[in-house]
Amino acid sequence: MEDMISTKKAGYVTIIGRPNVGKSTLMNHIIGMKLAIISKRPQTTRKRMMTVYTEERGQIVFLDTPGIHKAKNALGEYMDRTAIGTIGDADLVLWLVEPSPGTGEGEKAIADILKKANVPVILVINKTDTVKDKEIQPVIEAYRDILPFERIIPISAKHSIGKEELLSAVFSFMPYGEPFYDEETLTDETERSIAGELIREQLLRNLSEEVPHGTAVEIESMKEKKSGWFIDANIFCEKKSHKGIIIGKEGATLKKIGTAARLEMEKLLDKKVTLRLWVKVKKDWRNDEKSIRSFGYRDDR
Ligand SMILES: Nc1nc2c(ncn2[C@@H]2O[C@H](COP(=O)(O)OP(=O)(O)OP(=O)(O)O)[C@@H](O)[C@H]2O)c(=O)[nH]1
Ligand SMILES: [Mg+2]
Repeated sequence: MEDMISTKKAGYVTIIGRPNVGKSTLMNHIIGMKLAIISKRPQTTRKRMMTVYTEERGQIVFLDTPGIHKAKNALGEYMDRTAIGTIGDADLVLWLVEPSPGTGEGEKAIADILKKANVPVILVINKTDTVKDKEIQPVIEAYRDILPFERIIPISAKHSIGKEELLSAVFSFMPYGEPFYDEETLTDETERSIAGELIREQLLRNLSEEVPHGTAVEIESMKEKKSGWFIDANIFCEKKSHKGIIIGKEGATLKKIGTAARLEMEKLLDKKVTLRLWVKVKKDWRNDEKSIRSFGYRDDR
């Protein structure tokens, strides 16, 4: 069928930006489901995550990426590499920023990467619910000169403002083509990998300072039985002192983390979940390439 011309669109969009600007929130909001984990702490997302959005206009494959930052360890370098690596293959980049007119080194570094990439870029100013309307124009002015953006669109991913305008703009940059995935597909992530992320999300939400950033989660086993799912997981941390903090007094902290993660898993899997957690120490793993790979942070995905 050489002459078949699709009237629908299909393309790849990567969502990039500094940590904590709301990339994962935006992606979840567009697909209408919580698949990517979210926390108020920077560097929540560690791997790229693909989700698929399908509607009458066509299909958009979104990539949520780790926040681009000044890496302090090998894991951070992996995260930056992952985020930057999605740009070249995308049909469009959404660069998400805070609604603040102060652009510094971090923004300049991202602009420099995008300048070299030769991919259309839409600047998305997120979290506009946190500022007054008149404060948005100065943000637009601050960014306008650092890169020739196709569009600049203010939104609030959390309060569902600007989504339709953003989607229309995104579709206008998508090529015509047949969908890549069937319309039921939402992601290529496994339930196992999302279950691990839901535990990490609770580590980020319930622990402070460096402790959660030094953790990794490994799902040891995940079995579906008639009565529900049975999941055993290991939480790795960097130091013995961190292990004590994660477990907490009489196990209270670990219990809180486990209960919250289990409830999120039950929502996702729509079944009862029995979750058992173990805390282990893997010294300074964030600087050990082999450990990083063993936790699933691999360049081939
Ligand atoms: N007020 C407000 N908060 C938002 C909005 N979007 C996201 N947030 C909050 O910003 C924080 C970070 O959100 P994430 O979606 O995890 O940010 P991210 O860019 O994916 O962060 P990393 O994965 O660390 O790079 C969370 O506390 C969100 O609830 C928004 O539109 N308005
Ligand atoms: Mg994220």
